[in-house]
Amino acid sequence: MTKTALITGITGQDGSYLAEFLLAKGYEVHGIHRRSSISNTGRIDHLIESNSITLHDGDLSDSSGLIRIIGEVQPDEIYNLAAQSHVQVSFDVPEYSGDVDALGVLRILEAVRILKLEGKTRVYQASTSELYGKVEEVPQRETTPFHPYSPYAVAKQYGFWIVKEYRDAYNMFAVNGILFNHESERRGENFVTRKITLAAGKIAEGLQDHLELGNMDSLRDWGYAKDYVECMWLIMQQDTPDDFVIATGEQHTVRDFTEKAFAANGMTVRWEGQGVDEKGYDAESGKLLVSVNPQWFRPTDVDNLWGDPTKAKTVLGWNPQSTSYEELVNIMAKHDRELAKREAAYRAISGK
Ligand code: NDP
Ligand code: GDR
Repeated sequence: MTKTALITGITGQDGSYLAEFLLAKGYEVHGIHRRSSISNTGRIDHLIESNSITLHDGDLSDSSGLIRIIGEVQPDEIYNLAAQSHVQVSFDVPEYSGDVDALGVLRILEAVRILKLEGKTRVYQASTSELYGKVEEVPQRETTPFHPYSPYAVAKQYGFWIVKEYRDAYNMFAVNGILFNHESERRGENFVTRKITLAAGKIAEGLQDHLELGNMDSLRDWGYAKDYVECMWLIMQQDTPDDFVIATGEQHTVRDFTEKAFAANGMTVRWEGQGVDEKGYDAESGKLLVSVNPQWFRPTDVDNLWGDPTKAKTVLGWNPQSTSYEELVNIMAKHDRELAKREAAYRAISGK
């Protein structure tokens, strides 16, 4: 029988890959789309044009709409991916981040309960490695204590625990995927990896002078988003609801990602100086490629994330290394170089 899935955050990086993944598995896919003054469906336009998905206008801050949508769709599986997902931005919009990233989760769970769908509808919550925050143990696994270290992470911690609470209190199949950073050519442009690959492509094409970054010592466990959505689905197919760390088991600095992205564009970065004075130059021409701008420092930063995917490997049978870190950087760098080439060609023709 065809299963029905409802994805919140379907217009985002993960939502778009998950929609494609579920469609390939034969699901009927619905998504919640929030109104914006300019199109925000760029990542799923191909699915809209082919009539592959059904979109419903809604917002995680609006309970009545969520109850209506879930009641209409009667989903077998809800994937709650919607969030104010930018950590630095959460310092500027802490209340909104709390409303959407914490209470939004509660609203989904309550909608399922109010509609008496507990026996039918499974709920996946997009939890995060940011829960480990001010890290007390490496690598981080399911048993590592949480120490959230931003308004975003504190809100996500509520989401994590309310999912567990509804699982125990109401016997719901509600689960957390504790996903470490995952990136792709669809990554939002203000997350560090995409900011770097876009800049490296533009600098190579002469469209940008140099790249400004914040904390380059920060360590992240970066995987490929396309691989990670499979895990969300696998977690939802288990006989018993449980929470899983999803990570590659490798960590790298922001500096290392930067070097590799420039290398993919034929440039070798030579580093000089330290802290806010650190600069990266093109080893061949001596041109400035990278500098530090304290604007990108956070009031509190999480600087040592490294996940242990053993449980996901053994229980879900998932391969955390299906796309390597080097492949990930190259996929993103190649994609963004192509974008830069197209922009350069357009500028040359249009004279803009
Ligand atoms: P994106 O920022 O790319 O996508 C977020 C999605 O949420 C977008 O579709 C956005 O809509 C939607 N959204 C935001 N606010 C609301 C709201 N109030 N009501 C309804 N929808 C809303 O995030 P990712 O795809 O990268 O991440 C997906 C989820 O996974 C998020 O919850 C994130 O916090 C979490 N996560 C992500 C990780 C990562 O490395 N990518 C790691 C761990 C967790 P719009 O397009 O209109 O902005
Ligand atoms: P993160 O991702 O905060 O881990 O959250 P991001 O790419 O924003 O930052 C990673 C690290 O890079 C440092 N950094 C910079 N970050 C940005 N954005 N811009 C810069 O110029 C810059 N320079 C250095 C940051 O300080 C940080 O240490 C992502 C999101 O997808 C969350 O939703 C998700 O929960 C976590 O990953 C896991």
